[in-house]
Amino acid sequence: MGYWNARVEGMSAADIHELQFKLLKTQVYRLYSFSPFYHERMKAANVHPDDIKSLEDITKLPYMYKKDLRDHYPDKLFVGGQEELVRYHVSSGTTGKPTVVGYTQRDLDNWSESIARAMTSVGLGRNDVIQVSYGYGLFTGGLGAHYGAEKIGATVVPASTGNTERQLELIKDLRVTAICCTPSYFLHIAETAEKLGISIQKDTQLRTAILGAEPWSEKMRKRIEESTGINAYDIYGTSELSGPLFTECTAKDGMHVWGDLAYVEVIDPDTGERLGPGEKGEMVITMLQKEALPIVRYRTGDITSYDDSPCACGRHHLRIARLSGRVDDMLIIRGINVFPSQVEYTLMTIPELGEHFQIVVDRKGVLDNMLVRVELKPSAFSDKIADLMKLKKNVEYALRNSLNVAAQVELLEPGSLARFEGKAKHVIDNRSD
Ligand code: DLL
Repeated sequence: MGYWNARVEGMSAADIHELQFKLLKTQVYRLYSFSPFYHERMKAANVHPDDIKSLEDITKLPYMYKKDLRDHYPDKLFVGGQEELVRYHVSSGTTGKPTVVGYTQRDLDNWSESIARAMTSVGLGRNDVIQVSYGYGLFTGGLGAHYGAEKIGATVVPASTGNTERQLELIKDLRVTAICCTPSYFLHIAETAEKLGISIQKDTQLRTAILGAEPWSEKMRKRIEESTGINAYDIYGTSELSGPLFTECTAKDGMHVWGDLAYVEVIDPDTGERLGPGEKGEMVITMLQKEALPIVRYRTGDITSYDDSPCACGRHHLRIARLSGRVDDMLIIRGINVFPSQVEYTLMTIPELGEHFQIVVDRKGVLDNMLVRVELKPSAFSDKIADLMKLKKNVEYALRNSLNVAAQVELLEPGSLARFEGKAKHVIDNRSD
């Protein structure tokens, strides 16, 4: 697949490394001079910009946490005045204060450049009509994808979320070829199409979906691709980094982190020890060029691993694996760590089950109880109690095997769980501590 920016995307690993070191050094000097927050943090860590003599010296710099953003609400971490800013995004955040991200024009340019490269790397271009069905507004998904799509010269349908039947009408009538939304919303759109008797494969031109903003499994991708005939690609980002940023290319073997924009480390979240390629841990990201809200060694809380070998697409920009959850997503059930993504993966291996599920955790006395509620596929829905009991036992067995902890299973009629237009909520934890 072609490059959007051949000069950068075609760089060798050594050249990327050298460029990253230069950019890091420049950023660290800038922050030491102009950001009271970083200046103080670096002083406290007893590190001076002159101590950064190689890219690996980045480990001398202190970590930055989401809490730092909340503690400096709304804009006390910004470098430069309001007159430098051209946009704010605000993440609602489920706990505590929201976080505010400010952007200079250059920040926005780098963000859309990242999306332009990403979209080109999955084969999109001027001949595509891209429906952006991430929320527009304070959430970064809608506008982030929008400007990237315009940059590559595609025709954008800024549909935002909601009104699913209308979304399908737009897909059909405007001959939409690609869609950007959360995987849960895509499932909802596909399900609505089926109900309306619309075949995505036969009645629409939709062939590509760029799905992200929440965890989803490889098995879920297979199901989406097989049932709709489209190619589904993963996209990752967080509002603090800008918004959606990194996608898989057509090789579907990890999401490319553009080395001129970001530097990734993966660490053991408990010990802080740096991990090597293929080892799973918490992703720490440094944005190498961000101006308004600088991000250095940011503890994303997201769990992944990296691969720095060349990709089949020819690019040498490092890839991160599909995320396996968040450090704070992890449920501890009877002392065993359980990630919702593991539950999803296991459920998706069972052909009779649909894509919608919910995990409910309760505590009875001192014991945790996990209930997995999952919808059946319409074709598997039956009133034969014996068949359903057998299936329930099989699902419980499969979950126990993969999670190492027992889960009760409730099989539900198709369509009984809530559907989501943005990020899905899969877990209800009723334990009070
Ligand atoms: O969700 C930005 C985004 C918009 C990414 C559109 C992709 C597409 P936040 O609302 O700040 O930003 O949430 C960021 O969402 O730390 C991850 O835990 C999770 N997340 C984002 N993308 C993925 C993904 C946007 N592809 C948080 N897989 C992150 C798994 C994801 N989790």
